[in-house]
Amino acid sequence: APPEVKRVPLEQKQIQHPVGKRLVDIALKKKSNLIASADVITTAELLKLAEEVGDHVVALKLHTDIIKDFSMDFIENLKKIAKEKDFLLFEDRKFADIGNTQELQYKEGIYKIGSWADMITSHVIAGEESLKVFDNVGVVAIVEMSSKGTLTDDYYIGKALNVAESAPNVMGVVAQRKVSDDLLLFTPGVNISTSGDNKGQQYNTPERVMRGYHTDFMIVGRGIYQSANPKEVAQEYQSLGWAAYEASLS
Ligand code: 5IU
Repeated sequence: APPEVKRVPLEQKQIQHPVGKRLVDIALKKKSNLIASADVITTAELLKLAEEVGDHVVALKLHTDIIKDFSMDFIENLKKIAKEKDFLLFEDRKFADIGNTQELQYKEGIYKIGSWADMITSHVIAGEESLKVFDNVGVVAIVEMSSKGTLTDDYYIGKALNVAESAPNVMGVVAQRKVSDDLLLFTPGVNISTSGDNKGQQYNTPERVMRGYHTDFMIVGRGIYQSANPKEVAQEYQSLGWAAYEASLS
């Protein structure tokens, strides 16, 4: 059973990063700690999903490199929806190279992530200096993964957290447990209808991640975008997530 200890309310967190502050403001305004992962492969599906779930999420997480017909016009359209519905754009690029290569991957190529993303994910395996290249963005550092057999054991998590906590552009971490008081915590692997897939993913409920791990933001992919009614289901995750967050405060 999840530990019944109090957590620091979102509005009392000492958040340094401007993007972290924006995300928390949106969360408090919308009463949502939900990030939808839009792992669809066409821009039409993605824009439709953004319209449907936009009111219920604080951010939309993207893997732009899986989109068949990516273009900067698509990004312009997505930015309009994000502005209208008030959510951030979160590119889950999982950078994992030396600083110079990451800088090229972040700024150049087809996706030009640095020109539009509010937040990005990065591994910290290349060390603190490799993260310096991510400017004008909130970096979410991966310190632990959700999949079965991941190499992110306690030793790795401790070392990764040291890197994350010493890099000023890091606003949060991805983990499956409460790891830091200062950084925002993001937890993927959340689904209310299944416990995993046949490719190693492992799922928890919103209740488990909010009350057990004291995560700040839960990330839901297939649970929403593969459902028959993404808008309705996003609303359901939003209310489950927020209720579990409120329950963990008292
Ligand atoms: N994601 C994980 N686990 C992790 C990390 C990222 O699932 O440890 I780091 C991503 C992968 C996918 C989304 O884009 O979060 C989860 O999608 P599903 O809810 O469909 O499993």
